Amino acid sequence: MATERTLSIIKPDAVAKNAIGEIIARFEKAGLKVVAAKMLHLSEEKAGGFYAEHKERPFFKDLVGFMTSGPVVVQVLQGEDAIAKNRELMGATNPKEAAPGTIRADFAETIDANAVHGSDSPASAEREVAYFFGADEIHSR
Ligand code: RTP
Ligand code: MG
Repeated sequence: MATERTLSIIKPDAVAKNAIGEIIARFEKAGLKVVAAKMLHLSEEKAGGFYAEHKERPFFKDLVGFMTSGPVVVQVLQGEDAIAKNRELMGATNPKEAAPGTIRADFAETIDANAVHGSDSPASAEREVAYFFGADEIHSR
């Protein structure tokens, strides 16, 4: 296993629920380190560009509407096998199918408002980290 970096987003529903701290605590307890973080209110352009791979999907407009509905917290998580580890902690995209004890099972109710995002591959992690953070904003420790 290699040390990896992955992009995590705490989505507007989880920020509105005051769950930022509880979610970040799960990452830290699992051995992932927060090496960059900021709170942002995404524009339509920034959210649409982030989810460009879903541009043709029927849920794209709702997804962008949701992601711009309130502030988010974006972070870079670093650790052994960080990409897969984060996806495991998050649980399935649809919270109704997410395993008990996962972030989506505990903090999300619907597939549209599902609490967190995590990069799904090394290639997307590299793109997504660079989409939000400059090299000088990432603090390897
Ligand atoms: P994410 O990108 O947000 O981490 O979620 P994911 O990999 O688990 O799921 P993905 O397939 O990349 O979808 C991105 C987001 O679009 C919304 N979605 N809605 N209504 C639907 O069928 C549907 N499918 C996906 C979800 O909010 C998902 O997180
Ligand atoms: Mg995805």
